[in-house]
Amino acid sequence: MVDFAYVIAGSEATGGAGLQADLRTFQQLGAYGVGTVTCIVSFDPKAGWSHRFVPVEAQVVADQIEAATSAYDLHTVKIGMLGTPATIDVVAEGLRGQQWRHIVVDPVLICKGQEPGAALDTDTALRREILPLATVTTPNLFEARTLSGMDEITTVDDLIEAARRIADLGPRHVVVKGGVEFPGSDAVDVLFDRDSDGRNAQVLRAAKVGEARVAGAGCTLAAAITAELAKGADVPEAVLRAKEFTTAGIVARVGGNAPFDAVWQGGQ
Ligand code: PXL
Repeated sequence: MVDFAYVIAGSEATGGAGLQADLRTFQQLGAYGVGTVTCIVSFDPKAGWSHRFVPVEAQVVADQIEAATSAYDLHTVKIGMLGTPATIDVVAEGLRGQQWRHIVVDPVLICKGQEPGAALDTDTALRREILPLATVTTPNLFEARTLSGMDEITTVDDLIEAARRIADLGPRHVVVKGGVEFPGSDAVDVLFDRDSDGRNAQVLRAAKVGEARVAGAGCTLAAAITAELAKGADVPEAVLRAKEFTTAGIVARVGGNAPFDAVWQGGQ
């Protein structure tokens, strides 16, 4: 039997992040990847590798969702970068069109290619329309600060408190990722379960692999959670395996001419 994993996300032209990283992750973990493109990000090597961002027309996003969900009985989906309020509307509508066992939301909040006013509208729409549908959400430290309203997240208790506040926005499970910015020598993540109000909160640790950000780490973690859920794991199992998979991908990272390395999902 084939396990299908579906992703609705942006394309990132160097292949390090976005849909390309998601589909590599699904493949490596043995799930059949189905993808819908929401926007196209092309870093500009002539301008410090800044983001250039072009949304896919909302109707075309809706058409892709229709094609994917009609072709297969999909039950597990990852939501990555959406990019505009119009895209968020059609994705929310598309998600409401059927039952899902799991909706994994990577709350990609800002894209540097967007002007700030538009980015704020997008953040608000994401918080209002998509986050409440999530069974799992995976904010990084910046996204956790923004969504929780906490100025500082520097301790494990802060990670748990941020997760609690984000769970109040609707998601059943919240994985707050400390990443390289979190103090200390470990990459610390917290898994918070809304139904237990954090009594079952788990703290996941792995030694940091250097101090530099690696492109695609967040995408890979959420995609790996999605693939494991698609294959039948429960949320704690899926998150644990996804963290191991992502850490191994960071160790095996690839470098090129861009000023950042990228996770290599195939190097494990
Ligand atoms: O890593 C966040 C991210 C997600 N999706 C797309 C991106 C990026 C970061 O550049 O371009 C399409």
